[in-house]
Amino acid sequence: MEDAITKKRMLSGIKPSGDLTLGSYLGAIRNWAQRAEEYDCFYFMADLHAITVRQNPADLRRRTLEQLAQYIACGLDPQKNTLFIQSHVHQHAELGWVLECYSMFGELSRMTQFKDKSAKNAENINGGLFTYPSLMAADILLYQPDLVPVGEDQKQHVELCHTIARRFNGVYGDVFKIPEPFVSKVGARIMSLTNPTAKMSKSENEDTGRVLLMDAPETIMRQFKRAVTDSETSVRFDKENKPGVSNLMTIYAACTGKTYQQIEEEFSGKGYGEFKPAVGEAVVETLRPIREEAARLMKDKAYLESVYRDGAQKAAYVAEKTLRKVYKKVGFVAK
Ligand code: ATP
Ligand code: LTN
Repeated sequence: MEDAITKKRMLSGIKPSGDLTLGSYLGAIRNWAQRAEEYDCFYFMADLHAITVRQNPADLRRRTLEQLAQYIACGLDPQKNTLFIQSHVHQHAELGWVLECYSMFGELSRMTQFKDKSAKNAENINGGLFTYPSLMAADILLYQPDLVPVGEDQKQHVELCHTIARRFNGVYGDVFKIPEPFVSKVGARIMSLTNPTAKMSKSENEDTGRVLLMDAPETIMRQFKRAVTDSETSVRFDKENKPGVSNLMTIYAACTGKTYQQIEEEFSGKGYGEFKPAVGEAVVETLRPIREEAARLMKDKAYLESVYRDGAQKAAYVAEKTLRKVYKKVGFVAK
């Protein structure tokens, strides 16, 4: 607790709307794990956000627990990070409502994710899908974090969180700390292997386009051998003209720590037939320890339960303080 007072705070979440992918790992979780010593960290499973798209209840429950096991397996030590399930901390939904009243219709309408998801779920364009960013602002502002590490696609939401926080502070004084989005340079946007102009997503691409954290090595190798490239033969970074190869280079760079130049040199004169399996192998080796540890943890439900219970208690302690302050500021009568 002493430490928590002096350390800067960091927070992020992922919705358990599908099995975690290589994109979730390279774009988000890996960057979280690297900062556990430096920051007081809060990470959660955003189950409230997940139901903005229809979920099968049994799958949602299973995935939420698996996601926790995978967070831990990716290096988020529950002793050093507060890991919790969003719906266990009721303050999120409560502040979410308040912030909806400080989010403008026009702003919410402009969110790319809303436009994308409404186009893809035309039969279920619900209110939650629309006000998703207000709840996300609540997730963030409850904890007053300094940094919010996310992939490129979530930056717009964190920016809207700024706008909402500034608007609220403008009326009531300095209630919320204004957080910074943090998008890491390598791996910020991993694309689908079969459609490299679309993001690798856990709920949207066809199975061939994505690699799951829990995929077996043979499956991973098969996916990479099938990855879409182009009609040239040279391994060269050119996002515009060679999106498939550039995406594979990004993945290879993220898994090996090599620069694009080093990769171009390594594969100069060699064709995609050598490059694709090399990327596959690098991914297999990166994911192997995570898959094994997550599978082991999934068998220990009692341990996972103790982690999320503990996490929710710590999170609620911090969240409640902010919520009380907000309720007071807006003029609600104290209990
Ligand atoms: P869904 O398909 O349900 O919309 P998703 O796969 O897009 O989900 P999110 O839960 O939206 O994943 O994202 C979790 C975190 O991982 C976010 O910070 C997001 O920016 C990051 N992320 C997700 N996919 C990628 C990707 N392909 N490349 C880089 N970062 C990603
Ligand atoms: N919208 C995010 C998940 C998310 C989140 C957050 C991320 C919900 N609340 C707060 C950072 C901070 C997503 O789709 N990945």
